[in-house]
Amino acid sequence: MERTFVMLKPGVIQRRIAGELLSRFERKGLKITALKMLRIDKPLAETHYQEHRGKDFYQELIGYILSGPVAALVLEAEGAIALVRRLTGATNVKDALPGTIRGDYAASTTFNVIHASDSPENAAREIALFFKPEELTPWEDGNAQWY
Ligand code: 3AN
Repeated sequence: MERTFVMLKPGVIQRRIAGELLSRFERKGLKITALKMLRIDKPLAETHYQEHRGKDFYQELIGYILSGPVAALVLEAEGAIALVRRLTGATNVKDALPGTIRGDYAASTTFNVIHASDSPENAAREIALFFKPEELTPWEDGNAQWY
């Protein structure tokens, strides 16, 4: 089993589409292992997006992520990191195919609805940034055979 970190960005809460996006992950068979809403502070935003510091979209990205509450979650499945990236779609919304979350819900790359970890190292880093170990709630999956 692999874990990945997902963040539904402020626009998702504002647009009342958090449930729709969660549904997509649940229907695919991913397990929700952690879930909370929070208001990100500046140090957390800057740490989370440290690799983008200095890029031309950086300030706008940080401003957006601080602009309202987000939903943070940990999802679990075999190959969860790649699977969730596929469901999420391409970073650039012009490349995000219909049927993916960004393809269906985002028209702007900066405001592209969702964050999902892109590697095992980043998944571990991001889960630890957003969650205390005791906030993860593993559970027995009685339905695993149906997915
Ligand atoms: P992803 O979120 O697909 O892993 P990253 O990590 O390259 O993509 O970028 C993080 C976030 O920064 C994106 N989700 C998007 O909001 C923003 N971003 C990335 N590249 C651009 C860009 N070229 N123009 C505007 N915003 C961007």
